[in-house]
Amino acid sequence: MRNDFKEVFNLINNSKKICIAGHKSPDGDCIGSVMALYNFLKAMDKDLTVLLDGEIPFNFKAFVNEEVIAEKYQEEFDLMFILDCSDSKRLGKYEPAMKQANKTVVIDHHKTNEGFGDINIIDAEMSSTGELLYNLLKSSGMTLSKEIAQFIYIAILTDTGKFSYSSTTSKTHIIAADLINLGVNIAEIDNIVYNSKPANVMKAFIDCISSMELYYGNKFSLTSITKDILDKNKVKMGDVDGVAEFLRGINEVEVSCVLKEEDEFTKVSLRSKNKLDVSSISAKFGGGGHAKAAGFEIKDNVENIKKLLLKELKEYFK
Ligand SMILES: [Mn+2]
Repeated sequence: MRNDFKEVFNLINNSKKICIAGHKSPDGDCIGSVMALYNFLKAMDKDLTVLLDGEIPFNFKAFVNEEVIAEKYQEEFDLMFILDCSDSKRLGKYEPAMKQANKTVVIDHHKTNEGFGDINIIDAEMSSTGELLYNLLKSSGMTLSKEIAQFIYIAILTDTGKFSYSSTTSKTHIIAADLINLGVNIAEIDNIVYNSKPANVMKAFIDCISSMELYYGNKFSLTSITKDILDKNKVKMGDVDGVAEFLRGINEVEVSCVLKEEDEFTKVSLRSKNKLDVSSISAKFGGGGHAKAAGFEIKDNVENIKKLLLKELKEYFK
């Protein structure tokens, strides 16, 4: 077993109160990884606290028993796992929980992660935190339950864009094969995750798409998810997913962007098709992510951020 994996299992064996946290506005990789680890440690009879800042999107609710997600925490933790977070800020309102933990273990696959835990298991070659977590859990020699397998599958499926991004390797597929052998029903999961949009969510999605703008010879596509669109369709921000990926579907588009209008800030999601590394652009604005999927947030309104981005990207599309 890898030394860092060994260290993690030593910590688990010597800990009773364990916290598992993921990033704010949790996505499939975050939720899948957190819940897989939750089920793994539950079977070891640990006293667990799950912290996730933000709603579970509707298409993951069927898998998650939301009662296990803590509203607040008071206790000290022997050990805290931080999953799929490129930096501690990504924990959102639960960032201070790190101070309550005796030891912290960061498990992540973002290349911008500098390692902010006591133990850092970071591998940017991994398609997903789920894939990395699979390797960790599997190295214990314990059999993974169908439920754990299902959560890891959800993590990998969603973060690889259904096994289509370049981060998907033959190893990713071998892991998926093992997960299927453990009982994962891939068609059922696909329907729940991708084909279960309530009509109003689909309408909000279409509203976002139809207000798309194209710049720089159609190489840059941009739209925004505004509060107006959310209110009009009675949906939450976290429910409208995949807009940036959809806008990348245009032949000439190299980079797509979605601006999400939050209360006091704007959240920017960037998706790249080929060469342009959007994580380096995001890093300039205090964000991070992957070469082809990254983001950041700024305390300013949608219109100003749009201008800022157009200026920033101008040189790339000369
Ligand atoms: Mn991820």
